[in-house]
Amino acid sequence: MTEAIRFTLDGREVEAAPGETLWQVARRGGTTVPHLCHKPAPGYRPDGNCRACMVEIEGERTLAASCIRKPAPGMKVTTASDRARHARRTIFELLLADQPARDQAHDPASAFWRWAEAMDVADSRFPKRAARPKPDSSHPAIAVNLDACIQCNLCVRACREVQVNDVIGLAGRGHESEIVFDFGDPMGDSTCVACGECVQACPTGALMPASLLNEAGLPGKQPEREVDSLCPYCGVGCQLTFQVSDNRILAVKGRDGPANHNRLCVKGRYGFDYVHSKERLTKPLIRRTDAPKERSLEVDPANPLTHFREASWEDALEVAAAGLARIRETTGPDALAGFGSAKGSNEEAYLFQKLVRTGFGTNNIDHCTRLCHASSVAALIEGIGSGAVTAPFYECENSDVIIVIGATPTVNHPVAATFIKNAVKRGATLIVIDPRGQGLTRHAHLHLQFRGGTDVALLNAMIHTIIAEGLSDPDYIARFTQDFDALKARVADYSPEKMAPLCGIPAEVLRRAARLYASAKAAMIFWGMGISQHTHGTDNARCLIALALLTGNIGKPGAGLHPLRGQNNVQGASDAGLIPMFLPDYRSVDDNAVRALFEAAWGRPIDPQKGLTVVEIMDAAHRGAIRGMYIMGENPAMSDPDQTHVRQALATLDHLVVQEIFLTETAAFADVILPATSFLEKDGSFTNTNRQVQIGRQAIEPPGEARQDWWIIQELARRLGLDWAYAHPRDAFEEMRQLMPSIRGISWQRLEREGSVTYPCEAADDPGQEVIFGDGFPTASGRARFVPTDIRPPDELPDGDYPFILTTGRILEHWHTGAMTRRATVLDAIEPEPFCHLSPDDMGKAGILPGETIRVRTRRGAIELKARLDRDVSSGTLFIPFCYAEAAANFLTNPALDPDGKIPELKFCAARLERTNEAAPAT
Ligand SMILES: Nc1nc2c(c(=O)[nH]1)N[C@H]1C(S)=C(S)[C@@H](COP(=O)(O)OP(=O)(O)OC[C@H]3O[C@@H](n4cnc5c(=O)[nH]c(N)nc54)[C@H](O)[C@@H]3O)O[C@H]1N2
Ligand SMILES: Nc1nc2c(c(=O)[nH]1)N[C@H]1C(S)=C(S)[C@@H](COP(=O)(O)OP(=O)(O)OC[C@H]3O[C@@H](n4cnc5c(=O)[nH]c(N)nc54)[C@H](O)[C@@H]3O)O[C@H]1N2
Ligand SMILES: [Mo]
Repeated sequence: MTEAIRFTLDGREVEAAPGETLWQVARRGGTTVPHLCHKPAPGYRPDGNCRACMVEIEGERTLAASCIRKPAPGMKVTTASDRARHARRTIFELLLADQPARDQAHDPASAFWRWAEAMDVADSRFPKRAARPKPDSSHPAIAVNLDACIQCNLCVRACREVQVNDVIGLAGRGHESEIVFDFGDPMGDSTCVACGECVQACPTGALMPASLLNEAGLPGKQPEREVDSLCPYCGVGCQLTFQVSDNRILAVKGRDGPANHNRLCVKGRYGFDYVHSKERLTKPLIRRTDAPKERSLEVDPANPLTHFREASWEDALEVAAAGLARIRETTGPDALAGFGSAKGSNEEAYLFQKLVRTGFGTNNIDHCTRLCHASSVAALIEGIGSGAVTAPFYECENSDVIIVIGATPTVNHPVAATFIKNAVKRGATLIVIDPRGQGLTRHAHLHLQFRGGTDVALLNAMIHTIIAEGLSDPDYIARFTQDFDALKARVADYSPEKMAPLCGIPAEVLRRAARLYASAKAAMIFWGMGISQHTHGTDNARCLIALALLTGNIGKPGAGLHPLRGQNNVQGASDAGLIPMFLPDYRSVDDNAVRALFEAAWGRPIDPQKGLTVVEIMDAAHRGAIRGMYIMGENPAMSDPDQTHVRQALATLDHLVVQEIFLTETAAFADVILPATSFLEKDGSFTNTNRQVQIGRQAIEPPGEARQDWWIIQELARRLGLDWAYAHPRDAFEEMRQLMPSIRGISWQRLEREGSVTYPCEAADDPGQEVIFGDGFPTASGRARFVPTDIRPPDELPDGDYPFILTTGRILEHWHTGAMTRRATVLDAIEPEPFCHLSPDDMGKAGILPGETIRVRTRRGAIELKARLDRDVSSGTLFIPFCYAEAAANFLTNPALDPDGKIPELKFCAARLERTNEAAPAT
C-alpha cells in the first residue's frame, strides 16, 4: 500500500490519499480551484490542458495544473497566490476573447461564465478572433456552436473514454485545432449516437441541448425547477433529473446513480416529449355501439370519437368493472385474464396481480416477461434457485473475461454497454457470440458469428472442451453443484469437431473461446433475447448456467450470470407476482402453504391452479375460452407473435378494458379505455436489471383527466368487491415488503433517503447484496444443478419456399411497439420509417437497391417496407425491428413456444422476399 502524503496547502498541513491530485485535496478541504477542462466525475480522467486550475508550488519556476499534479511529501502549495490568480485570470481573458460576448452567449449559465463571474473577469485585453466557426444545427437534439469551444477536450474524453463511442476528435494542432465529428462531418450526418455525454460535459455551451436554445442560438425557455427521477425506458435504470418549465420537460440531465454514473443514452436524454403528445389519452372512452371490433384499427389515435365516446370516470369504471364481473359470474373466473405492465411501478404491478388473483379469481395474469426472459428465468430458477442476475452489470469492472451472447447492449442497454467497453479498455477480454455483427464487435477479441438458432451446439462444444481439457474447477463443482456426471456424460458427444459444421464456427475457435472463458480468474456472461426468444431458449440458458458453474464463475467479484433485463421494471413486475405460476417473490401458487400465507394477508381465496401465459391467453381468447381481459401498459396487438391471430383474438373478446397513455393498436380493440398517467406523472418504485430498487418521482401534472395507474386499479378492485384503501403507492409498497422477504429491509423512507437499494435486503440495516451466491444457492439442496441439454432445431427452418431466416429485434431510437418513441420528436426524426435489413450479398443477388420497397412474407403474413443494406447481417438472414405499426414485424413471426419458458420463437422463422411490383419471389 502506498502511504498517505503529507504536504502543505495554503499554509495548512494536509494529507493526500494515494493518487489524489492537488485539485482533489483542495476540494476535499473546501477550496474549489477554478477548472474548465477538469470534470470531477466518475470516468473522467484529468487532462490538464486548459490551465484554468493553476496553482503555485514553492520552489518551482512554473505554475502547475492542479487537476493533474500530485503532491510530494513536504511540498508547499498555494492555491490563491497573486501569481496563480493572475495567471488564471489571464487564461480566462484569453478564452473570453474567443467567446461570443456574454449577452450573446449560448449558455450564460455555463461553467465558463460562472467562473468568469466568480473571478470578476468581464472583458479581455486580447484581440477577438476574426473567423468564427458557424453553428451546426444538423442534429435534431444537439446544438453545436463551436464559436464557444475552448478546445478543453472534455467532449473528446466524454465520447472516447466515458461512453466509448469514438465519434468526437480534435483535429489540427495548436491554435488551429478544432473539435470534429468523425472526419469533420456535420454532427447530424456523423456516426454520433446522441448519448449527450459531450453535451453534459461541455463547460461553455458549445454543445447544448437544442431544446434550450432559440432559433438565434441564444438562450430560449429556461427550466423553472428540477425533479430527480429515473429513465422510463430500459432495465439499466439510469437516474436522471428532469428540468421542467410550465409543466413541460425542457431537458434532462444524468445523475450519479449506481447504474449510470451520470451517463444516459439518446432515449433517456432526448426521448421525453411523448408525454406532451397531442395524442395522449385525456378522457375515459367507451366503445360506440356502431363501431364493429373487426374495424378497430381504422381508428385515428388523434381522433378516437369515430369509434369511442367520451365518458365520465364514474361511468367508465362502472362499465369496465361490470363487464368483468358479468363474465366472472356467468362463465367463471378462468374466462378472465390480465396483462400487467413492466413499464409500471412495483406497486402497480403488485396491485394489478392482487386484483386479478383476488378480484377476478384466477391466476391468468402475465406480462411481457413472457416474450422476454421467461426462458432464462425458468432455467435460472431450476438451476440456481433464483431468476435474477447474480451480479450487477458494472461488476464487469472486475472481470478479466466477458461474454456477451445474444444481446446488443450498445443498442438496447447503451449505458450498461459503456461499462463493458470501459472494462475492455482497462484490459478485459471480450467475447461476442452473435449471428449478427454489432456495436461491441469492434471492441471484441473474439466474435463468434455463428449460425442463429444453434446456441446449444456451440455452447455444448465449449462445455465439452472445458471438461475434456481439464479446465473446470473441481473444487467448486464438488462444493456447490450437483448432477455434474450427467452433464459430463451428455456433452461427451458434443466435441467441437462435431459441432463446428452445425454452428458454422471452426473447432479451433470454439476451443479458443472455451479456454479463454475457463482460464479467466473471474468472468461474467451477459445475455439477451438471442438466447431466450427461441423454442429452445431454456436450453440455451441452461448451457450458460452450466458454463458458469463448471468454472466457479458465480458469487465472487468480477464473476456472474447477467441476463440483461429489458423493460425499466420487468424485474420488479416479476418479483411482485405479475406471473401466472408465482405469487410475489416467486412462491408457487400451487404450494398450499404459500397460498395460505397470501390468503391470510389478502383475506380472499386464491385459485390453486397455475394460470395461462401471454401467448396461451391469446390462444384461449381466440378459441373463446377467455372472454374478458384487463390490459394495462402493454401492447400485445403489436408485441405478440402472429398478429393476424392476436388481433382476431382481441376482436373476439366480449369485454376488453385497456389502461393506457395512448390509443394503441391494442386499445383500439377495447370496450373501455382508461387514460393513465405516464411515468413522468407519478411516484413509484422501480427495480432495474441489477436488482436495484429506485424511486421515480412525479415531475409534471397529468394531462386532462388522466389518472394515476394505481388509483385506477384500486377503483376497479372496489367495483369488483374488494375493500381496498391505499392512499399512496407507499402504502402498497409497505404491504409488499411485509410479504416479500427479498425486500423486507427496504422501506419507502429508505428509498427516498438512499435513492437506490439492492435486494436481497432483509433488514433495515442490511446494505443489500450485489454479488450473490458466494456460499451456496437458494435451492432445496443448497446446491446448483447442471441440467444437460440436447440439440433441438428452431421450430421453422428455411426451405425452398421460404429460403431466408427472419429475425426480429430493436433499434437504438425506438422502444418496442413504438407507442412512446414514435411520438418522441427527436427519436422519430432520427429513425422515421421501417426497414428490412439485408446483407450486401443478398441485396446483390436479389438485385435489390437500398431504399427499394420490398415485401417480406412468411407462412403467417406479409409486410412491405424498404430495404436497408446492413453489413452486420449475415447472408441468408433478414432483420426487421418490430417497432413500426405500418410494417409490423409480428405479422410474420412464429408463435411456437419453448416448452418450459413458454416464450415464442421471435428470433427465428422462415421467410421469403418478394418484389412489390411482381408476383414472383425476388430470389
Ligand atoms: N432501443 C431499445 N432498447 C431496448 C428495447 C427496445 O425496444 N429498444 N427493449 C428492451 C427490452 S424489453 C429488452 S428484452 C432488451 C433486449 O435487448 P437484446 O437482448 O439486446 O435484444 P435484441 O435486439 O432483441 O437482440 C439480441 C441479439 O440477439 C442476436 N440473435 C438473434 N438470434 C440469435 C441466436 O440464435 N443466438 C444468439 N446467440 N444470438 C442471436 C441478435 O443478432 C441481436 O444482436 O432491450 C431493452 N432495450
Ligand atoms: N418480433 C418481436 N416481438 C417482440 C420482441 C422481439 O424481439 N421481436 N420482444 C419482446 C419483448 S422482449 C418485450 S419486453 C415485449 C414488449 O412488449 P410490450 O410491453 O407490449 O411493448 P411496449 O411498447 O413497451 O408497451 C408498453 C405500453 O405501455 C404504455 N405505457 C407506457 N407507460 C405507461 C404508464 O405509465 N402507464 C400505462 N398504463 N401505460 C403505459 C405504452 O404506451 C405502451 O403501449 O415485446 C416482445 N415482442
Ligand atoms: Mo423485453
